[in-house]
Formats: sequence, structure tokens, C-alpha cells
Amino acid sequence: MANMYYPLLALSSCLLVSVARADVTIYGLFGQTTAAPVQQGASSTSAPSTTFITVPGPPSYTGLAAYNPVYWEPPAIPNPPPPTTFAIGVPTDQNLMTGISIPQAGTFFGFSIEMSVANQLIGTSSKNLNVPFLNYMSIIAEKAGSVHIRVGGNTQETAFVVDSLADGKMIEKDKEDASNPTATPVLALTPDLLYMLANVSSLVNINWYLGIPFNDTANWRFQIAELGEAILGDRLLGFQAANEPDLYGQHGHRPLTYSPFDFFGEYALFTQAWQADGNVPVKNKIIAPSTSYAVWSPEQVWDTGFVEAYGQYLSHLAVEHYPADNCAVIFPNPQNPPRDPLQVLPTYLTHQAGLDFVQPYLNSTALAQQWGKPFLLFETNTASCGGFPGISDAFTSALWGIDHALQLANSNFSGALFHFGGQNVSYNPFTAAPTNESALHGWTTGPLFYSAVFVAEVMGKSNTTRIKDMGANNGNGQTPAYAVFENGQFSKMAMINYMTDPSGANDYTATIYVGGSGWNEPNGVPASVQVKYLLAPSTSEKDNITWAGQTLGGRFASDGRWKGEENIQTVPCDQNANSCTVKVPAPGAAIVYFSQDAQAAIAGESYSTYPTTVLTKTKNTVTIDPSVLATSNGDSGKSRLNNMGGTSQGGTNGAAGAVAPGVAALFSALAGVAVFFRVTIR
Ligand SMILES: *[C@@H]1O[C@H](CO)[C@@H](O)[C@H](O)[C@H]1NC(C)=O
Ligand SMILES: *[C@@H]1O[C@H](CO)[C@@H](O)[C@H](O)[C@H]1NC(C)=O
Ligand SMILES: *[C@@H]1O[C@H](CO)[C@@H](O)[C@H](O)[C@H]1NC(C)=O
Ligand SMILES: *[C@@H]1O[C@H](CO)[C@@H](O)[C@H](O)[C@H]1NC(C)=O
Ligand SMILES: *[C@@H]1O[C@H](CO)[C@@H](O)[C@H](O)[C@H]1NC(C)=O
Ligand SMILES: *[C@@H]1O[C@H](CO)[C@@H](O)[C@H](O)[C@H]1NC(C)=O
Ligand SMILES: *[C@@H]1O[C@H](CO)[C@@H](O)[C@H](O)[C@H]1NC(C)=O
Ligand SMILES: CC(=O)N[C@H]1CO[C@H](CO)[C@@H](O)[C@@H]1O
Repeated sequence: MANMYYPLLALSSCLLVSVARADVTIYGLFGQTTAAPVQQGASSTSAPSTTFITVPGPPSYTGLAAYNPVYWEPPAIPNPPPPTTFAIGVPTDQNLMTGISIPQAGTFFGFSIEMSVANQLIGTSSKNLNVPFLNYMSIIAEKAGSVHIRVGGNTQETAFVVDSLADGKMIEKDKEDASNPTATPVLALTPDLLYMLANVSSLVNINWYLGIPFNDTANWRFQIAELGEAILGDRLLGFQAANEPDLYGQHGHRPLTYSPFDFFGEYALFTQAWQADGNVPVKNKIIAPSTSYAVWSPEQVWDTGFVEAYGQYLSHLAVEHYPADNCAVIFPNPQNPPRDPLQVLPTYLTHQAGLDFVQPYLNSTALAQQWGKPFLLFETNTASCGGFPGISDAFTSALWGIDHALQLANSNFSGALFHFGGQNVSYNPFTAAPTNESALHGWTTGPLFYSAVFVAEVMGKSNTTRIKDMGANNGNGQTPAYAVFENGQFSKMAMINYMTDPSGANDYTATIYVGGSGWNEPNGVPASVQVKYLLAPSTSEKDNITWAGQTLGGRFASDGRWKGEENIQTVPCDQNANSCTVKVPAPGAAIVYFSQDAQAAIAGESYSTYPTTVLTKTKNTVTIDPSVLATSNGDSGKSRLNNMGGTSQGGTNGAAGAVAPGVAALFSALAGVAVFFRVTIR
């Protein structure tokens, strides 16, 4: 979804609700701030760690949703609270674990970038890339091996390619298409968009899914695919043809009667034209059906014989789905009244969210295995139409995102792409600096980006990772845990604590047993395990989120690089008792590294320490003084700079347009160490 309008009405009506319920308040949105005491629950619930303030008055936040100042009080601790000590037993050998997932890759947690916001996020041209974007992506690539990104969305349907646009622009939106009820712009783009993606891939190991138009079955426009093949080649993972076709009727792109059989018929036309296009050399990289479940279940598509008929063209099967929507704020509709965020919030802070989400897809992921096709969740996030302020951009979404992705992996999806929607949505994994702000303000890291980092580390680079939801603590919704197996052996445990309780009373302690007599295996715990924590003071936190002690910075304060010292905990195990006891704070998430390989992988990470680097800045273009870099970086950074060209202002780096090796080296160095805002490739 491309657009989101700030839910002023929704929030002010919620304010009334919250004023009536004295313990439920919001902070900061409504003009002058008046501190109100946080009500202590009469039962055993504890005070939240954030001070929440009720501020009556008219809504005053009219800025972009990505930077909204809305906070919700975390839900109370359940009554009775979950047990805070429990045991988890796993075998060493994955063959002893029933119901384990298919093998997963580090790229499982990918991203989906609305075509019309690619120029905001990735860069403005093939020669002008946003370095924070490269930094964020290199964090994931380093842990996962590579990153999978889809460029597409609603805007792909009406996209068309032109040779050039005024002022050297790469993308031009024409919002005057009044016939389009989703207000999706008609999009003109130039081949430079694809050159930009290719140039990005030469700097950071990113592979791409592209969307191609499906709006016109009489005049197919395959230019994006033709140029994509020519420019991106092996970097292309596939082409999505048709985006949420089950909504075509409702959105006025097809008659209201448009059915799965009509779609099947159009796919015959599509595949004929595709087969006939001599400029598309690779025929079998199509992704479909990408239905949203709003109107058609996946089974309704399978029942047309879709996979049997078009399987030779299909590289992946895909669906798109969000667990909720906040569309009422954009499209007022008596059938879909605005959601009360206070009622919505707890639905994200429970393991049940993921279980409910995957349930309708389990038949399809089983069928996909029979058909031999990977099954993707091609677009997802906390809620469609921009997400919920105070949920989609709070630590809530970091924990939800981990559980969502791991539950999808457990359920035999082969990947999930988390959507970016520009600066007027709440749910972005990260958001570019507002264009009217100075570079000093920087980018905003969304909590979901920490989910991406966490899941990339869970998956690792082996391509053999299998996931098992342990149903920990008798399946308690607040305390989930997933076992991770790599190369056939138990390697890690990922655990989440959804509760917010700064007193520590609801931190939990899991005792993990590995192998041993119960499994007819030798005792399997190592002498010690290593633990990395994802932490924030409360689930409502937006700025102070840390992963193993490091942060990417608060709002307007990020350039996509870690800050602070990495802090990996070592926890001794009891090899006689065959157990390791690990605490998970409320709130928080942890990865416990058991196997030698898993421990070695984090020890070898070169991201641990990069000192702050001084930069010189000219207009919106950054140039780097190499002497500053050479003297201010750690060893790892220094060695990566060995073959870099001159980069000081006015210096030459030997690259005219194309990325020469020296520039690529500079950029991989930049991606790790030094940057702000935007860098020009000259
Ligand atoms: C963001 O959404 C608000 C509220 O609907 C709207 O007034 C504003 O124009 C939007 N901003 C941009 C830059 O689209
Ligand atoms: C940028 O625009 C936002 C509204 O979109 C406004 O709140 C902010 O003050 C502006 N910043 C500057 C530096 O003009
Ligand atoms: C499809 O989109 C293109 C480009 O925006 C437009 O020119 C064409 O008229 C559209 N076709 C249909 C059938 O809507
Ligand atoms: C799974 O989907 C197929 C295809 O629609 C259908 O025939 C089958 O009955 C479904 N199985 C279950 C358990 O729902
Ligand atoms: C995932 O696939 C495996 C292998 O087919 C199967 O054993 C397991 O039950 C599936 N998991 C779910 C949740 O469907
Ligand atoms: C994992 O799969 C990717 C994509 O196929 C491949 O490039 C990579 O080399 C594989 N890694 C391993 C360790 O096999
Ligand atoms: C940030 O959060 C951590 C807990 O996650 C807390 O210990 C620390 O004091 C917080 N820092 C600030 C500046 O609020
Ligand atoms: C490596 C790569 O793809 N470089 C391209 C960067 O973009 C320019 C166009 O501006 C191309 O000419 C290069 O080939």
C-alpha cells in the first residue's frame, strides 16, 4: 500500500476512550503536554517503564506518519501471569524433531519497496545512491549472505518505461488518475531505475524481484522485464505478474465479477505473450498468484488448475497478506470502521498472532512442497494502509516481526518481504531523512529492522536452517521459543518475552536441555553458550532499541551503522545436568548460540566495532577524506580501504558513471564505516 493518511479522527475518538479508562493513555500527540500519573493496577501488574501522558486537546501532529510521536501504554501483565521458569528440551539430531520446517536461507526476511518510493529510499539515480540504504542492507547481507528485495507494489500495475524524464528524474508519478480508487499513481520510470539497482548490487549483495504491469491484457508492457534481464541479469530473482489480483474487482481495475477463472484466463494470455517476447530470454521466473486473501483464498486459485497450467513459468508461488488493516483512516467506510489501537495493540504482543496468521496457509505450503515451488509471503507488515502509529513503529513491531517471520519459516513459507511505503506510513523498517531536514538529522530506524537483523542471524548463511516452534511454556502466548537446526544439528534457540515489566518480576528463565537420555543421545549442551539480546525499556519504545548492546540510533539519528560496543553474553552451562539456563527480560528477545559453528559465526562478525567517522559534506553530497578514514577506522575498516581511489572533494576516483573496482571498494568500505545522507558516484 503506497499511501496512508494520518488517522486524526481515529486517534481523537480513541483519546476519548482512553481518557475514560484512566489507565490507558497516549502521549505527545495532542499539543501541550500535561503529565498524568500512571495508574498502578490493583492486581500484581507493574507500572510501565515509559511515562505515559494524557493530553486532552485537539490533534496537532500533522507531520509525516513515519515520524509520528504516538505512544501507547503496554498491555498489563496477564492475570494470572505466565510461569517465569520453564524447561525446553531439544534433540541434537534434527531427525529426532518432528514437524520441523523445510530448509531455510538467510534471505528469509526480505524487503518489499513500493516502486514509487524507490527513489526516496535507494537513491535518486544510478549515480546517486543513498549510503544509509547501503549501510542497512550490508548489515543484513553480512549476516544472511545476501538480501532479497522486491521493487513493486500497487504502482507496478500502471508503470511504463520512458527513455528519459525531465530534470534527469528516474521516476515520475502522475496522481491524476482519478479512476483509481487506491489513489495509486500512474508511474513513469526510466531504465536508470534498473541501472541503479544493478549498481546497488555491485556494492552490496542484493538480489531483486521486480513487478511487471498486469493492467492491460491487450497490450502487455514487458519493458521492465526486458530491460531488467538485460541490466540486472543474474541479480533477478523473478518477476511478479499481477499484484493482489483478487482485489482488481473492488479497486475498479476489472469488473466486480472478476473471478479466479477470469484470472486463469488472463494468465493464458499473459504466458502466451511472455513466451513470444524474444527480448525476455528467461521464461521461468514468474511469481504468482500474489492474492491478498481479501477476496480469494489461495485454494480458489489452485482449484482452477493454475499451477498445473502455468507451472513451467513459475519460479515461486506467492501470497500477500497483512494481519490487519488501518484502511479506515484513508477510505472511510461504514463496513470498516476505524480500529481502536488500544484494542489492536495486544493482538501484536502474542505468539497467537503468528499462529493465526499462518493457519489458512498451511494447506498451501504443503501443496507447494508437492509442486516443488517455494512459497513466499510477497508483501506483509503489521497492518496494511500504513500500519498503526505507536504499534508499527514501536518495539512491539520488533518482537512481532521476529515471531511473524519465524512462524512463517516454521510453517514452510520460503521467505517474507516486509513492505516499505514511503514517509507517510508508520511501518517502515527504516525511513529516509525528510527531504526538508538537514543531513544532520539523519534517517529513522524502524523497530522492524531489528527483526530483520535478528532473523538474519537466526537463519545464518548455511541454507540448511530448519525451524521448529517449541510451543514453549505450555504454549504460552507471551513466551515463545524456536529451535534452530543447521547442517542437521541443533544450533541455536530464539526466544521472545512479550511482556513489559521493568521490575524484572516477569523476566523469564528458560532451562534448555539438548540431547541426552530422553532422546537416546549423548548430552548435548556445550560448556557455555553465547547470548545476544534485543532489548528496549518497553514495548512502546521507539528510540532506545539495542541488539547485543548496539543501536542504530533513534529517530532522525541513524545513518544505518551500529553505534556502541557489541555486548555478547557468555552463559556457563551445566554439562552434568545437561542444561543451560538463559534469562529473557520483559520485554526482549534473545538468540542463544549453542553449536560451535553458531558461536564461531558471531565471533567472526566484523561489525562489532566501527568508531565514529568524521565526514565533510557538500550540499547534499558527501565526500570522504580518505586520511580521516584511514586513521579513524578499526582494523577491519582499514583493510577494506586498501584499494580505494581518491575520494576527497574534487579528487578523482576513476569512475565515469560506471562503478569501477576502486569505487566498489570505496563503497563496500562506506557501507561498513562512513557515511551520511547521500554519495555521488562520479
Ligand atoms: C501525509 O498524510 C497527511 C494526512 O493524510 C496528508 O495531509 C499529507 O499531505 C501527507 N503528506 C504527504 C507528503 O503526502
Ligand atoms: C519538515 O517538515 C515537517 C512537516 O512535514 C515539519 O514538521 C518540520 O518542521 C520541517 N523541518 C524543517 C527543517 O523545515
Ligand atoms: C494500463 O496502464 C498504462 C500505463 O499507465 C495505460 O497507458 C493503459 O491505458 C492502461 N490500460 C488499461 C486497460 O487500463
Ligand atoms: C488443500 O487445498 C486443495 C486444493 O484446493 C484441496 O483440494 C484440499 O482439500 C485442501 N486440503 C485441506 C486439508 O484443506
Ligand atoms: C513443514 O513441512 C514439513 C516437511 O514437509 C512437515 O513435516 C511439517 O509438518 C510442515 N510444518 C507445518 C507447520 O505445516
Ligand atoms: C546458499 O544459497 C545461495 C543461493 O542459491 C548461494 O549463492 C550460496 O552459495 C549458498 N550458500 C551455501 C553455504 O551453500
Ligand atoms: C535504554 O534501554 C535500556 C534497557 O533496554 C536501559 O537500560 C537504558 O537505561 C536505556 N537508555 C536510555 C538512554 O534511556
Ligand atoms: C555495475 C553497474 O551496473 N554499473 C552501472 C551504473 O549505472 C550506469 C548508468 O548510469 C551504468 O552505465 C553502469 O553500467
